[in-house]
Amino acid sequence: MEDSMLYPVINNYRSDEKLDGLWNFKFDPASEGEKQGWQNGFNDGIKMPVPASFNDFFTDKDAREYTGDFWYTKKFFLPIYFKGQDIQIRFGAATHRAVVFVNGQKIRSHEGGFLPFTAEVSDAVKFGEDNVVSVKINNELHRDALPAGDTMTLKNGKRMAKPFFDFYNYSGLNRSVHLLTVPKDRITDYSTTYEVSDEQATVHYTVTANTDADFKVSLADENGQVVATSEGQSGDLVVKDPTLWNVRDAYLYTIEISLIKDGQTVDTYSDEIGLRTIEIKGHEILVNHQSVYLRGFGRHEDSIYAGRAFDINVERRDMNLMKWIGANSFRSSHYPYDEQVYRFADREGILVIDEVPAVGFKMAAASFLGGLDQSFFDGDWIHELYKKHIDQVKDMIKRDKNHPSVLAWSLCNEPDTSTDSAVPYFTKLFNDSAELDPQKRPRTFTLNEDDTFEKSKCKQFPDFFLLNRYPGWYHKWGYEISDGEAALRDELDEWQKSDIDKPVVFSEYGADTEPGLHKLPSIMWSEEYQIELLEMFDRVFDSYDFIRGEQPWNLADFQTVEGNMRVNGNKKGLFTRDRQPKAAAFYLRKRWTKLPLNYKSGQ
Ligand code: CKX
Repeated sequence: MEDSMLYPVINNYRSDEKLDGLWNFKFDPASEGEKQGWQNGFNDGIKMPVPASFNDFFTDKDAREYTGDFWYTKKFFLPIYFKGQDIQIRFGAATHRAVVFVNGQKIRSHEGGFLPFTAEVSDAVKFGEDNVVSVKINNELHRDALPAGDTMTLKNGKRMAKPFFDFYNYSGLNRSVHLLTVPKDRITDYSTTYEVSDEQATVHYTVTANTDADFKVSLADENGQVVATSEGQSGDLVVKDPTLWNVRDAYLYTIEISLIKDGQTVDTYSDEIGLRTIEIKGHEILVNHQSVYLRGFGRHEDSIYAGRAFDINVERRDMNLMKWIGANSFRSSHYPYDEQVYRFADREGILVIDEVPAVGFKMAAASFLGGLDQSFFDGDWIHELYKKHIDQVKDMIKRDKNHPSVLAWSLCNEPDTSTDSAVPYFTKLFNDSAELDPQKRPRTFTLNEDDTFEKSKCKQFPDFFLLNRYPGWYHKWGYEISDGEAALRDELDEWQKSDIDKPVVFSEYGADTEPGLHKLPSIMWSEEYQIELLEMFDRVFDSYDFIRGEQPWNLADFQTVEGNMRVNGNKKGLFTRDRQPKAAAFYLRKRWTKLPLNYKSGQ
């Protein structure tokens, strides 16, 4: 059965208990856990917090860098009164592949470390007794998997992850685990599309269920007043004088769906939605038919101790930092984030470019690590990779399609689009994903430095362009920055002269900056240089009408593999890893709080 991506709710028909906390944990370097019977559980492991990445808890390097199989196990009790319900265990994320066992019975496997999956465990559990869930996880990187990389074996026999991407391969149960009870006849999905004006909004809805049934649907405002009702598996909810969801001015309605069998309600599901439309027209990004100029960041789910784990405290702080600096958007670089991030963004009116974990699709990107210089899309791993890629695009869109905050889908980060071999891959990816989102949000990918206007063979695909550009840092750096600006302008002049009538958003640019390093005149890595580099980019952005957004890299410093280009991680953050401002944050705040939301509109 296909995974239901619905976020867990508690109501008269559904229950949700988090299995977070301490689990028993073991490394399994020889992959012999099953032979040892670990699928039945074990008590002699390390006590490991969930949700968390295991890596940074350890004080020895072999454990932190561990690459291979590892196990988590936990007991859970199922009260007798849950008999008659279906029982599910929902994993928010397991990095990167998992096999789930309950009471020793293999339930399912899953590939992909940044999206949820559900184990249907009704036939394996015992009611009124303790049960054991065990998960075997594997965090190796491969070229035919997302995110792409290699796993190498050192001469001493230890394995090591070699990512073709620039973030640490934090691994484990990085998001919450939920024990769910759901009715046998149930709602498995719903979706909405919108038509809006100041006087009226229409919500077109469709419900998916695992049975034939009748449906009632209602919409309530923020005071709990029901403002529209409808019946049937699909239909319209018409709202007079609606309060629309707007950027940094969010308003959420609650949709409630009831599934009725033989005249009896047997399931309900409710969720918060926002009434708004999204379109791209010429150079404009339009929300509710109004032009929006994006400002915000590329981000990471990354913090001290728990690595890539979702931490609601860090997320609260990040949202506040974004509001303080005047941001209105971010990209979920380079993977879909925990669902709670999108719920925050829905509430705060922040737009999200939602990115699938398709990163590292460029051999040269591994050059920090001595990577190969060949076209990624010439490799024989492409077919296997594609299957995983499109599966994860499907899951991401299914999971996030009802969030008003989601503006667009980013289907890849910095792929090598400079050779003809990339074209069939992206033709298929864009064709196969065309119908997945009922709201038909724009689809795009980021193009990096090597994929210039002149060199990229894939400019025909995106609905709008995301450019990652690093003059002033990876080339033409330091005192040469003026040549970097000239080169950037030369490229943008090519875009301007072309017949491409689509918005361009700068989705990455920046300078690594060591907080506290000051120098007059500036040098690279100083706080002064970071400001000078941003000023240079801002001058350029202000000169071109078709640039409709700026998202510097990164909101905060983050961990990467160790290497001669990195001093304890990537330091391009406007904020430190502990979320304090660098001097450049005050500079950006001045700019962004002055820029009108519809900057450049009508020019
Ligand atoms: N873009 C030359 C992808 C990000 C990296 C960023 C960087 C690169 C630059 C590509 O994941 O962190 O190196 O700072």
